[in-house]
Amino acid sequence: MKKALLGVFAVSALTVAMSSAFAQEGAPAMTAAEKEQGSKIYFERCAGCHGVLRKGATGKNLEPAWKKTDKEGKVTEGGTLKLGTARLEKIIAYGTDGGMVNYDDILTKEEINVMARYIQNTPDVPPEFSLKDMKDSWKLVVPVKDRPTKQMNKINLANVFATTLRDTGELALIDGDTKEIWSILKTGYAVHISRMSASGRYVYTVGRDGLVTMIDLWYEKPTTVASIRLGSDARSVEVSKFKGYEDKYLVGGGYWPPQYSIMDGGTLEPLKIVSTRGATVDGEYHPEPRVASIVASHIKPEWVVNVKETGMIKLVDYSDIANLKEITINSAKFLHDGGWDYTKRYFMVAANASNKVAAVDTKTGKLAALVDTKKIPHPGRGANFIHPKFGPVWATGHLGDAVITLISTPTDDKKYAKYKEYNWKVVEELKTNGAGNLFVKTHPKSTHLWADMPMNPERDNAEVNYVYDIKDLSKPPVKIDVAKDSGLPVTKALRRAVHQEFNKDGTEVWISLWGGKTDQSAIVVYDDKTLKLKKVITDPKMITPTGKFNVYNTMHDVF
Ligand code: DHE
Repeated sequence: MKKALLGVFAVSALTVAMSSAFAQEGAPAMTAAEKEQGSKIYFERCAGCHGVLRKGATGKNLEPAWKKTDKEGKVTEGGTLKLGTARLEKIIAYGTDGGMVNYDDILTKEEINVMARYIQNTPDVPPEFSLKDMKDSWKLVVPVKDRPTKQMNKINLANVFATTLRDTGELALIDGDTKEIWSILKTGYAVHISRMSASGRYVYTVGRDGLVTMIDLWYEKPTTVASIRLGSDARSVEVSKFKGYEDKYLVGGGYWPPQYSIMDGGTLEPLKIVSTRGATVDGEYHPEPRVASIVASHIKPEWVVNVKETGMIKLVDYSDIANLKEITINSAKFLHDGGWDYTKRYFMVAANASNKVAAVDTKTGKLAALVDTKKIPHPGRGANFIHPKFGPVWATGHLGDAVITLISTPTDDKKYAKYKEYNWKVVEELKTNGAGNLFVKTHPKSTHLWADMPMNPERDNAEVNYVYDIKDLSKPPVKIDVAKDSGLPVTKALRRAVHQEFNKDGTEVWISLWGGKTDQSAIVVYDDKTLKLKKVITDPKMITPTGKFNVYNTMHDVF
């Protein structure tokens, strides 16, 4: 059965491979076909926020019945069984004020009914995934010796954008100079992020189904040279960036099983798996502590591995894989995404459902600060700039509140010494037009801070970006109507304007217009100085574009 998990259709294979301890006393009955449908939809749409075992993280606990005792000894009980089918259908269809998005434009009425019944039954437990399973899934399509020895194309590789085409399970490589689609390659399902090798030659992607794909940009056309599976659910992948280790290792973070896996950077041969199961910062055992963001340090042979449910940040020393050393730093539960501060010494990571941002000092290997913020910070990688009043700041938007939080970050640079008193404080909260922000972005050469709101339920917010003037943050932001600028017809489904990425020179901002799963979408490119539309990149094959990763900016962590 595990073998089937390795195939291209891992999602349906996963459904079949799940443990059959499913029927829950008192839960609505389901046919085998409905269970399979529910399992597939749950994996594709729900597991990311609620967890495979449904214990909750960014989203609420969805076990059929749960009991909690708080610090004062007060016991609360709840669960999906108590809520019942009709109430659950409403929540799934229309969302909640707590941040759950509506699915009435994505799922049919019948699918919503299946999901309402499915989550009243006992969660499925997918199988584990061993080093042997990884090895069995490993495909070395082109061995290193058979690859080109020099760049065989004339593309300016540093300005290529690796673009996720979410629902088609593909990656579009777009030439940033000509803005032509260079190639579209098959990858894992709903690729989450792309990272570049330290040399900039290889692109590594990871799909939600755990499939890692390694693409060589030196061929005439980008070519997949290796692939491997990390498990059945994953979100992060990162290279080794420290001097002497360039292109040597790759690490992948699993949602299921909860573990990180180290691979050879040139071939993807699996080398080591490290489980992240264990106690949370509160000292309670958690069976599913998923690996969220991973970044590579520029100053040490180390990865910063953020473990969501435990709230522990691991500094993993990759200089001796056989005798692996980890520093484990306590922060706050529900670690998610984050990015470097402007000195690249501190890693800033959102503990999203704890409403905090943790800052790790990668020089000393200690927690530098735990900063309280408004509800559900969601930085992406965040944005660094010099605030006119408070000096260097790192910015995060919020899924759950109408602000962008600016946190003062320290530096040894004497010219900013006068701002020391503000360090690790929230120095300003910029007002936004509502909650539902996912990404903020700027560039060292830009004087603008771009913010999206794709998870806001209002069309007027979800389809636009707001641009703040960093030189004068008291000015109201400029609204950029990305959907209108795309020139594409209005559709019933919202076309979410999501994720901004600068080009290599920091003169253009690329924004994805993420439409329905069968609608033609676009990447809309703006001139950062004038905020004027520069180009609409669209094509019948441009379906559900989301994250975009400029080769140079990703290699050097420019944001
Ligand atoms: Fe993401 C980054 C997890 C939903 C687009 N997302 C990340 C990271 C994690 C994560 C852990 C950090 C990776 C890193 O830096 O190593 N994302 C999750 C989820 O668990 C969640 C909430 C639900 C799920 O089922 O996956 C989720 N994410 C989404 C989306 O729905 C988005 C908007 C569209 C899509 O493509 O699926 C989305 N996530 C992104 C993007 C990044 C990302 C574009 C990288 C941002 C960057 O600039 O680095």
